[in-house]
Amino acid sequence: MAWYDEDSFLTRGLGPYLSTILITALIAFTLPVFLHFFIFRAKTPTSLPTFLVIGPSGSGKTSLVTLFEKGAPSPTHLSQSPLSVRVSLPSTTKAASSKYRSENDPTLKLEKPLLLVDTPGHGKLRHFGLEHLNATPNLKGIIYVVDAASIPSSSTGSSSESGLADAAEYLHDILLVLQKRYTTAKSSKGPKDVPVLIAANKLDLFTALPAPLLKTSLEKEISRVRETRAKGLLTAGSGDADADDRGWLGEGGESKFEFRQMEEVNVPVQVVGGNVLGSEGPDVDKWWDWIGSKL
Ligand SMILES: Nc1nc2c(ncn2[C@@H]2O[C@H](COP(=O)(O)OP(=O)(O)OP(=O)(O)O)[C@@H](O)[C@H]2O)c(=O)[nH]1
Ligand SMILES: [Mg+2]
Repeated sequence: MAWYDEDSFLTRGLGPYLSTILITALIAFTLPVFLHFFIFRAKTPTSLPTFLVIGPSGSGKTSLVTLFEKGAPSPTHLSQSPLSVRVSLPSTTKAASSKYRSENDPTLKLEKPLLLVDTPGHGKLRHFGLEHLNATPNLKGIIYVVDAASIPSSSTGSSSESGLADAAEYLHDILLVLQKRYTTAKSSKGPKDVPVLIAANKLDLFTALPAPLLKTSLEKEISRVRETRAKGLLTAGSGDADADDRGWLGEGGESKFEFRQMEEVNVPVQVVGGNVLGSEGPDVDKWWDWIGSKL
């Protein structure tokens, strides 16, 4: 039987027959339903949006996480292991995904849960934090908490330079891991954004460095760390094997390191001031706003 015959499959499939109409209608109505379930399933992430809270010891990470969880800070001890805490976005903060919703939309009133992972900041326990950088599913961002009161402003000299050096070194290592994630990615588009919030904490204290000054101090110090690492002076204690393939953070050449350079590798960095304790100072609302803008 040829394809143009009266009884062939093709002629029946295109002709005005009841069976053809029924089959076509069935496909037309069920296909969108199947498609919907397929796409909906594929897009629903299996874990909550997660933010990693990381930074030097004593910067106030645990205080921040408890404040976000309970609404009030409580006394803390030195953290020894990472801790995941489920918190929800306050109703006053709008998530970026709800930007176009009307004020009266009832879905705005629904709880928006997220996970905060508190990591220990002690020098010997930092591997916990660094390991989490690549192993966290649905990572939406990194909150790098710095004790702004432990960092001297450049005009007052080097009273406690170690606070700055420590904060810059740890941040340098984190940014380097994130940069490597981009440079070793297989796809040409690169991995998705991992925004970093540098939370300048303890701004309630009189001696604390304001956020813009902290930014320039950190940039300057990271440039220095980068150079020292390149000379191989700081590799002691980190094992010589991985010292070679450590790499250079940011743009090459003589130029100074700036956080802006990290945008090239899908890591936008923002420095925002705040304080967990004390009634003076700018509070934590701006940090919530930042979290909301990444959801
Ligand atoms: N004045 C002031 N003190 C703060 C603030 N935030 C935290 N602190 C104090 O800083 C100290 C250290 O806070 P933690 O939250 O334990 O620090 P951490 O970053 O978790 O430290 P590790 O667990 O060792 O990594 C505590 O005594 C807090 O009370 C703040 O905004 N202002
Ligand atoms: Mg802690």
